[in-house]
Amino acid sequence: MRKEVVLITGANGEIGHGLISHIAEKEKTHVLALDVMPLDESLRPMCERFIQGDILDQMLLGRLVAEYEIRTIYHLASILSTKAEYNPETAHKVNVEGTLNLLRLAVEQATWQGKPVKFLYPSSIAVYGIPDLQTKNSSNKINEEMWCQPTTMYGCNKLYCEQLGRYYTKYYRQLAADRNSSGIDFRALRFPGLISAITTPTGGTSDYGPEMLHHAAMGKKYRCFVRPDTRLPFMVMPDAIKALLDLEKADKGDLSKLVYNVTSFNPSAQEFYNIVIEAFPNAEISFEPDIARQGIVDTWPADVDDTSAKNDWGWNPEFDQDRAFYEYLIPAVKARYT
Ligand code: AKB
Repeated sequence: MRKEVVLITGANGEIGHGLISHIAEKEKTHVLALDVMPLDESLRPMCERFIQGDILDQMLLGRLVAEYEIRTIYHLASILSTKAEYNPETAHKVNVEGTLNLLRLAVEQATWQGKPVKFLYPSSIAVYGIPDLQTKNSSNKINEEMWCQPTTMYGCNKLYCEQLGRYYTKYYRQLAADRNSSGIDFRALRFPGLISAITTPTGGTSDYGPEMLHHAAMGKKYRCFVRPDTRLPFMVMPDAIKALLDLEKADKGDLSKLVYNVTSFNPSAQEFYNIVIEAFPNAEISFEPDIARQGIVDTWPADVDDTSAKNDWGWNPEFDQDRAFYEYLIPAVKARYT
């Protein structure tokens, strides 16, 4: 008998940490964790098995198909927006070819099992590309269909992988004589900037938020790489995990989309600073905008419209801005670094 598991790629990343802890604590599911980096020791006992390996290694993925019955895939592995700009072709390989490999694995699994395999995919506000700052500042909340003209390799990769998910779900091998459904039940969330009290992000462009907070708590100087008036949507990690799990559990019949915006609050960098400095009055934070990274953030929306997620599967974040900072982030980072 092959063991039933959920597969989590990018398991050692920020979302992986939160997701594995939650699944181990609250759900009766075995986790098969995959990451190119070693998994944190604290997460190992929570997993049925950890495999250190690459999503580009098709032999490895083939072995997983043979050994496990994978019911759900959380495909979290990816190279984020800033890092991707330093090596766009590598980012394309990991973000797109890696996703294609996982989709292929999901088809094989669904065929073996004779039932659908859920494929949860974290997309991003990076899929948006607003043409100029004036348009950004004068726009209302951006819905899923607007401004999908990303300017970063990461944004292009995320948008294309959403399309791949749509293709595999609806049109897979549409001309084949023996055409069957792929068996993939693809569900994607466009996440805003994510902030965790436990981990710090690496390689993203929304990182100025979490970096400002963690540097202040550690007593380290921080040079914020965007202007004080810069505004982006954000969400704390517990809500990101909740969004993934709620979407996973939603009835397929209730879902009018394959890709949903989700958000919680959207402070400007100045407002972020004000909250952080109130909590850590000795923090040394300066604003030293980096023109290129600022340029990327200026193409991302100041706020997104998540009405479809609310209507279709009851999305409702637990943490608004006050609760996020005063009940989760500030107490938790204080406890962590002192
Ligand atoms: C990044 O900055 O690249 C990510 C994202 C917005 O998806 N945090």
